[in-house]
Amino acid sequence: MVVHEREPFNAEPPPAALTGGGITPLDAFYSRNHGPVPDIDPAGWRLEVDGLVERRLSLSAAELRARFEEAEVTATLQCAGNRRTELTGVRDIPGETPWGPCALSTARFRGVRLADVLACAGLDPRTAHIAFTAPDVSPLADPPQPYGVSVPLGKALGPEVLLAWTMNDRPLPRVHGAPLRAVVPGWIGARSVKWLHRITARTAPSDAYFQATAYRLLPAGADPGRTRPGDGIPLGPLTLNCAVLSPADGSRPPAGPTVITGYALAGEDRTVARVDVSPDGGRSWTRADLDEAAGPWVWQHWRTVLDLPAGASEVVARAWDCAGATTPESPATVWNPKGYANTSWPRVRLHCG
Ligand SMILES: Nc1nc2c(c(=O)[nH]1)N[C@H]1C(S)=C(S)[C@@H](COP(=O)(O)O)O[C@H]1N2
Ligand SMILES: [Mo]
Repeated sequence: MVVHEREPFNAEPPPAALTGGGITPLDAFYSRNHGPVPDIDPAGWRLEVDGLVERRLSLSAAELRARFEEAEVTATLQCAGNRRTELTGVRDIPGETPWGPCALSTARFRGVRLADVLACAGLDPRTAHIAFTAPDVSPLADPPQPYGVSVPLGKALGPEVLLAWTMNDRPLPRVHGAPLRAVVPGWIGARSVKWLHRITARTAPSDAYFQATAYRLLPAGADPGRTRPGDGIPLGPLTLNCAVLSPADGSRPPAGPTVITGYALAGEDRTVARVDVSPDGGRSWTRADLDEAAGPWVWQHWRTVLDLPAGASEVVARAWDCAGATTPESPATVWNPKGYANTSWPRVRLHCG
C-alpha cells in the first residue's frame, strides 16, 4: 500500500494492484479515516434508529441478522479526494491527503437493506434525510466531533444501500468499519459510514462537520479556512471518472506497441459507454477495449495498445457514460480549494527507449 498517513490511517493500493479489475482483495482495498480507528466491543454494540420514526429501534448484531432479509451488493467505493495530486499541479491544496489515482476499490458487501430497517422503524412523512453517526472522533473536524453525514431519503431507500457486516465474504475488517458500515453505492465514499451505530430520520441534512462543512465543492476563489456550514455544493452522487493504471507516469517503456490500461467509473447507476486514449496529448484518439459493467455500481476496466515512438509521449484518456456525459479536459477547469472530484483527463508522460 501507498501509506499517506499512519494516524489517521490513510492508504491507497499501488496502481498495479488494481489493474486486474473486478473485486479488490481486502489487503489492497484503500483506507480513508478522519480519526483513530475505534475499538468496538461487539458484545455491547447496538444499532440505534431514532429521529422522526414511529418506533425507535435498538438492535444487537444478532437481532439485525435475524430480523431482516440478507442482501448483497458489489460496489466500487471512491473517495471524493481521488486523484487530488493531479490538481495540485494547478495550484497547491494544503492540508488534504495527496491521493493518487487509486483512492477507490471494489468489494462485495453483504448485510441488510437500510430501507428494510427504516420500514421497521416507520418513517414520519416529514422525513427527508437519513443521518448516520459513528463513534470515531476526528480531531480535524471543527470542533472535533464524531463522524457523521447524511443521505437524502430517496437515495437511502434505494435497494442497493446496505448496512453491511461482510466484505468479500469475510467479516468486515475493523479498518473498514466493523461491526457495521453503511454502503451507499454510486455516491462519494464519505457517505458510506464505517462503525455505524446511529441512524436518524430528519427533515434536514446532518449538521455534522463532514456533511455541512467538509466534502463540499467550493468556488476556486474561496478560502477553505473560512468556510461556514452550508457553503459550496455538497458532494453526493459520483461523477464520471477515468484514470490510467499502467504504464506509470514518468516510466520508460521500450518504443513500439505499448499496452495502456486503466479504469473508468460512472456515478449513481450509470455505466461507462466508451473510453478513448490518445498517444499524443489529445491530438489523435483510439477507442479502448472496455469491460462490460459487471453491475450498475462497479468500475469498468479498459485497455488498448498504442504504437509509441522513441522519445517523449503524453498518453491521455477520456470517457463517456451511458447518459452521454464526458470527462473535462483540464484539471484547471475543475480545480477547487479542497481538491475534490477531479475527473479531468488523466495525463501520463512516458519516455520511450
Ligand atoms: N466513521 C467513519 N466513516 C467513514 C470515514 C471515517 O473517517 N469515519 N471515512 C469516509 C470516507 S471519506 C471514505 S472515502 C470511506 C472509505 O472507506 P474505506 O476506508 O473502507 O475504504 O469511508 C467513509 N466512512
Ligand atoms: Mo473520502
